[in-house]
Amino acid sequence: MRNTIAMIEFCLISQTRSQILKQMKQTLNLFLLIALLALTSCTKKELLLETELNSNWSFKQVDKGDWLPATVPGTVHTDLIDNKKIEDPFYRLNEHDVQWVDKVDWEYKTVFDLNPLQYKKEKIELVFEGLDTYADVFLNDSLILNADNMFRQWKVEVKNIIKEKGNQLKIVLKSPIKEGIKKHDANDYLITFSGNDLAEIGKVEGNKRVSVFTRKAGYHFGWDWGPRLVTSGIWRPIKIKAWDKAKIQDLFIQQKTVTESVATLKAMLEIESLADNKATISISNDKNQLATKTIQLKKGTNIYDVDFEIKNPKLWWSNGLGEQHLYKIDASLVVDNQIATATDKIGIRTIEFVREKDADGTSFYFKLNGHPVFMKGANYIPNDIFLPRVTDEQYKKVIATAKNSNMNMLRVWGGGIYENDIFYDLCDENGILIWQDFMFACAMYPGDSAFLQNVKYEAIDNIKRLRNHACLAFWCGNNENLDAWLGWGWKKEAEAKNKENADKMWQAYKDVFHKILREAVQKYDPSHGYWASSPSSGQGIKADLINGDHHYWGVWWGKEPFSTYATHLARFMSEYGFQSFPDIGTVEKYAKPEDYDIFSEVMKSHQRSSIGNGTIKFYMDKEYNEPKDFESFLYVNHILQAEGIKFGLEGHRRAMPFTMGSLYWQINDVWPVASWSSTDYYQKWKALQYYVKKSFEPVLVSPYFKNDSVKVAVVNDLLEDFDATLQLKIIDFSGKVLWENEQKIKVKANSSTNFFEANKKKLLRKIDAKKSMLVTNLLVNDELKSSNSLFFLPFKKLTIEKPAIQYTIKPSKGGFDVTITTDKLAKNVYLRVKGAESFFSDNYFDVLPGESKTVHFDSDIDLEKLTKNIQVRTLEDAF
Ligand code: BMA
Repeated sequence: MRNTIAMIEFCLISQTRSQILKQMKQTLNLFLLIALLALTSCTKKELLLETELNSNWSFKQVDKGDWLPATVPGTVHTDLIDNKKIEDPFYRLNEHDVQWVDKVDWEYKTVFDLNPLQYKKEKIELVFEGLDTYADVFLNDSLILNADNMFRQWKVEVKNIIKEKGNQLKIVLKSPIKEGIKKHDANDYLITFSGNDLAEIGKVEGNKRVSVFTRKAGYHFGWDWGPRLVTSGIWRPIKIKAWDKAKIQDLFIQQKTVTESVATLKAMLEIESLADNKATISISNDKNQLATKTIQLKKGTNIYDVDFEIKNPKLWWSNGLGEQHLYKIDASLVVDNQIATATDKIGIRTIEFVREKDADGTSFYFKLNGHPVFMKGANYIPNDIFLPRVTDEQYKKVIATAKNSNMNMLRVWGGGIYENDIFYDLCDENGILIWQDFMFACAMYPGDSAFLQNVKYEAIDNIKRLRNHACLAFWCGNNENLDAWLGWGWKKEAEAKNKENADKMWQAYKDVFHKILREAVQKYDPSHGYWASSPSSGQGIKADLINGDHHYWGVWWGKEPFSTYATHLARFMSEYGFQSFPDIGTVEKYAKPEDYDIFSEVMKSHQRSSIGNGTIKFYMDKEYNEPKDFESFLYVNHILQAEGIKFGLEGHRRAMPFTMGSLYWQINDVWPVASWSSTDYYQKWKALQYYVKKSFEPVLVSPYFKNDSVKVAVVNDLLEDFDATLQLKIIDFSGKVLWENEQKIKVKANSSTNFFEANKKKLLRKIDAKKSMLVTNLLVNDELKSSNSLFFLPFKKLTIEKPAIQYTIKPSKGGFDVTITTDKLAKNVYLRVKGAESFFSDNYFDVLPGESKTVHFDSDIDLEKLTKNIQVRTLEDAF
């Protein structure tokens, strides 16, 4: 659980002491004060009662080989890599050589002592925060746990088995494939549908797809952007928790009402007590006591509510709309002069998932603090196939990317994991709302009672862990399971084969998504919404365009033109995407120069979409000529992806309030690969990420074509109206102005409005479409607020002469400023510093003649090296 809970001696609590001192100073005489000081200076005892078992670990294959040093938390694969027993599976084709790892059993062991204070406590628990997945746990040779769900926490009382010194902990991790096969074979009906399970690459007997039988991250078994590396491991910490009397097992803070003057809240404490006892609970914020209550604990589990208020609350807002104010709430429980505490941070805000009948169908949007908010964001997958090695820095980077790209929502997608606490903490701090899927994706799942029970506990664990977060927007049952069943034809296919079998699959679906998960959210987190499946138009109802959320894959799978993004609109676009390879710096890390061809074995192995390379080429041929070499291909591919997705990013925003969300697929990668991501595995921004940042600016001017017209819309996400000047001009590529238009406009709060429309043919009557472009600028108080441009033809039909680009480099805070000027339109200027991790504040941008563009390069490289290694290219150089 997220709360830090500790049981410590009353006399040692500095916070409580200072609170009491403060009160006493006002009311009591000096004598009492001296008495209290004497009391509080009593001998210090060991405070640390919660420790982590993260040292002294070794591992080996069961019945084979020697014990080798291991890292916990970790995975078998990463321990094998560290011990040089396998090669890096990301490099070239190595993934295929390590498929044996998941077919055998592994064991981990450590020896540990308790500190004397811990040992003396009445209760001693081992808490396993994450075991991947089939784990038999032995303490001092006694079997204490059989775990079978990577997403659950396991707590075992060990007072009777544990010793003060020399405890032996052994964890046997059974092959998830062998266990999966057993379950697969024992299931009394066939589950044939789990399309992303790459059993062939895994060389599984009979190509059995066993992933759905195990509660483990789906993407470990392969996905259309991921390798197949079915891990095992102790993937989250193991903790020893020792306590006396009572402890706060859980702290749940519910917000009842929020007004400008007061927020009324309820803290719900789940307390485990070892005896009937009188106790006091208190709630405070920043040392200010907000409420206190005397209670009568009963032996066992107790639930107590404490109402409290926060006056003049500072509200929590999503990124772009205001501050992310967080309140630290401390709960304490005092029993017999001893204290247990729990702490959490909350944001005061209301979040509503609004489903209302309207003129178009049924709405699907979120209201934050009473305001409908258009959700700008992306789908999020785990940051690595090997989860425990994701660092806090990487989490910070991906959330910083979301924030800097003007996003306000990420969808934690159902084929990955319920993320680590730090992820949600960062989202709280940065105003990124979370659409939280339960971990089910693109498959039908079993429905036997053991499976259902396991899912129920998994849901309770994770709902309790995440429900206090300000960032949590709502819960969603699964990713595309319903769409696959009703939309992709799985139901028909299953019924044609065996109706009874098909009915069983559907019953299991209903049990999990319409009953167990829905009830768990209702019971444990009633203030958040639940949506059974993404996409859908309601519980068990196939997705359409007017009643729910939508995954639009007509562009990509359906080969529809990019412009369709702006016309194929639903109430909430929760997925759409287009692929690109990572840039050359990343490709160099997993391939050799001899592999530099997208159809080479190595590049094909790092491209998991069945139609990937062909589809990229299909779209590229429409827009661009054939790039002259491999590196140019990668660069053009980036621009193709960015320009394509821009139709969706802006088109969806223009369509508000009919459409109220745009989450493209996907912000990150789990390994270096060709994928739909906007940042690659090394978190390097692709062109798309820079485009997202611009298209998601809170105020956006957006020119576009609709039928025969050229239109210009202004989208305003801010909650205030403002006056502005809209300047439009058509220029040729040497900067000559061919047509101009300027108007004063009034932009309404939270709106999208068309401010200009002209017939395209008429507008271009005397203008050569091949040599010109529309430039749109929005000025507020004479300051440029938003700028955008539109070309009248695909790039390959434009006549662009090679520009003469000039640039200067000047040292500036934290790096350098690079300023670029050009004599003619410089399209998609790309800056790269060879051999350096380069982050430019902007990249892949156009520079217009007569204008200059300055970007910041964040780096401690020396100027001479930078000058020597900087590469500046434009699209013209690619052919
Ligand atoms: C969506 C996702 C993923 C998949 C992606 C690209 O359907 O939910 O399952 O990786 O499309 O195909």
